[in-house]
Amino acid sequence: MTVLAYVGLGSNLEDPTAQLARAVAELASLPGTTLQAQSPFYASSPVGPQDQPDFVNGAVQLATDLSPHQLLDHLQAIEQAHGRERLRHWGPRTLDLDLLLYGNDIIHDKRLTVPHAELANRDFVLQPLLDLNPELALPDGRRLDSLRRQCPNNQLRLLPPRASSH
Ligand code: A4P
Ligand code: MG
Repeated sequence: MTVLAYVGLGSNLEDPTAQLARAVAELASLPGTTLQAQSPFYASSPVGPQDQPDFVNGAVQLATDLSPHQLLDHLQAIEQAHGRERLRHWGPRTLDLDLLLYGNDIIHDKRLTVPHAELANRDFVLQPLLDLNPELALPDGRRLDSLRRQCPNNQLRLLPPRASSH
C-alpha cells in the first residue's frame, strides 16, 4: 500500500544547506518511494542548547511503499552516511531526519513516535509542512495552520531557492 509520508530535515554543522540538498536526493532514491515535493529551506535559532549554530530546516513529501519502521531504518542509514554522531540530546548535528507524519497513522513504540513528538511546538517543522500542503492536519484533526499560529517563534528566515539546490 502506498502512503504519503512527511520527513523533516535539519542540520547545523558542515554546510547545512548542502547536507539537506544531498539528503533530499538520497530520499528521492529510496526503494519503493517517490519524492513528490520539497519545501524551501529555512534558517532558525536552535531549540534546546543555545551554544550551537543556527539550524537549516526543511521537509519533503514522499509517496512510499515502505513501512514506517523500514522508512526509519533508511532515514537512520542516511544520517549515518552524513557522519551523524549522537553526542547530545537536541545538540548539533550534520543531519537529522525525522519521520513527521505517516499517512494518518499514530505510532507509539520503542523506536517511533508518529506524529513526531515535537511537531506541534516547532515553527521550523510546521512552516515547511504547510508549504508542502496548507491543508495538512494531524490524525486527531488539529490543523497545522492553527498550530503554527500558536507555536513559539524561532526566528524563521526563508533561504533563497538557489541556496537549497547547490
Ligand atoms: N524516534 C522516535 N520517533 C521518531 C520519529 N518520528 N522520527 C527515535 C525519527 N526518529 C524517531 O533520535 C533519537 C531516537 O528517536 C531515534 O533513535 C529514533 O528511534 P536522534 O535523532 O538520535 O536524537 P535526539 O537528538 O536525541 O533526538 P531528536 O528527536 O532527533 O531531536 P529533535 O527533536 O529532532 O531535536 N533547533 C532548530 N532550530 N532546528 C532543529 O532542527 N533540532 C533539534 C533536534 C534540536 N533543536 C533544533 C533542531
Ligand atoms: Mg532525530
